[in-house]
Amino acid sequence: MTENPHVHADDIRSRFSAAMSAMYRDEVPAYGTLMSLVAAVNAETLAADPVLRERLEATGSLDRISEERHGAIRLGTPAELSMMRRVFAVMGMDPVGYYDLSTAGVPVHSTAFRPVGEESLKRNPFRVFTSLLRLDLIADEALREEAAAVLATRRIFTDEAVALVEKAERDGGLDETDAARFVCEVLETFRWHDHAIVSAGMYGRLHDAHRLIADVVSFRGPHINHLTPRTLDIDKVQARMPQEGIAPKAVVEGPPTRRCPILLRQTSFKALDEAVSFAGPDGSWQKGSHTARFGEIEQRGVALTPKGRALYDQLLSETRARVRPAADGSNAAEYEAALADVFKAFPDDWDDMRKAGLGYFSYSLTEKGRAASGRKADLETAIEAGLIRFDPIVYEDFLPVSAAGIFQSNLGDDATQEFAASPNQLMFERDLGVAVLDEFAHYAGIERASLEICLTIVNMAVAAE
Ligand code: OOG
Ligand code: NI
Repeated sequence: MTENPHVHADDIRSRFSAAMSAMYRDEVPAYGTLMSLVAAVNAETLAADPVLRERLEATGSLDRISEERHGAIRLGTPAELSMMRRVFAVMGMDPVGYYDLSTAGVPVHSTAFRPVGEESLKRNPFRVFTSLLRLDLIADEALREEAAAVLATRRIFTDEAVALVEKAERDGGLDETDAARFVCEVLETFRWHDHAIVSAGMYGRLHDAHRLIADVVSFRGPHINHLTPRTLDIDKVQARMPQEGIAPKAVVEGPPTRRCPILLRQTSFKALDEAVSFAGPDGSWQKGSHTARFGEIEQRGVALTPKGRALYDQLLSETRARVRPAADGSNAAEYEAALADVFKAFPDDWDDMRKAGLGYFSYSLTEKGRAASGRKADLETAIEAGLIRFDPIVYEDFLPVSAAGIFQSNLGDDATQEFAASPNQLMFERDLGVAVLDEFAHYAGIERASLEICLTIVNMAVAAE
């Protein structure tokens, strides 16, 4: 036997992400169209912006972009969530962050499974926004019990997927053959099923309670509901979507267009109306339709510090207090104008943001810095002297207000419902089986590590003099 017979978790994730992309392209042809559009716009953007290209190359993050995507699933039970955590762990994906969407009228709370190490992110940053249905927010008790009973009967993982997860946990990884089987078996969980496990009548009742509940409860598994490529110019993709026969939602979620992008901007196209069959009496099938799967694109910017995030949240609330974006898009232009206006208060220059402590940056020695033995300099002097450069650390997570906007645009205007805001991170973590990671601690750690390497070398050069 060779020393390490195990396939690296990063490679399993990469293969899984590619397999999922191929499956989704088959299932939802518009996804393929969107991928081609994004690839074309990214190539144009890089050709027109050599500074951006150089930055992505210098930070080793150019290659990941064409492979980069995130998906989303909605789970029904705590047991499904905790098993899903174990499945993602085999692919080197950990739960980061807690998102409460009840405030936005969507009865779920969520986390994002993703790689956390810098090298793993560069290798393949595949993430899955994973929601757990909150039946506790459904008022109708009889319906709640009926839904729970249906969920209790389904098994969303194949026996072999479960066995392989147990094996990976026991042995500390999977060999080549098992890794290949693992990818195939786990893919089954994300597949679309056009035969519902409930009757048309029950589907109707679930749907009336909330469309999202019908989507989670009615099927054999948590079909992947979108897969999102990353673009370097979301405004351009948004503008070109109609030419490709795709109608985008009216408003891009997140911050406005900026020279120096922050956090995350997202837009999506509406969920498709898809033919499904409901379980009829005596094993017959009754034709119907369901909307769940949609398309989305995203543009990622710099990760913000708690101070930067507080400013972002404040400016977003201010904007939404001025103009509430209507679901039908009728006041989109007005909203965008207000957003741009209010966000003038957020510095739009990398160095200004860095100096104000609004964003996270990674520091590295320039060629001149590496050659500058004998220079003693503090950070700011070293930057000014061109010994150390800084680059924005990309935001790898999600935004609850944006996620709510994406959910809602796909659920339809009529789906907005009021729930009492009831974040319950403790309950979520109990169901998950572990605590979620804190995103801010993660970015701060990357920044600190980069800084330490630079300053050690500069100072060592001084000491060696
Ligand atoms: C998830 C919506 C959230 C995002 O990018 O913010 C999301 C869902 O619809 O299940 O994917
Ligand atoms: Ni998404």
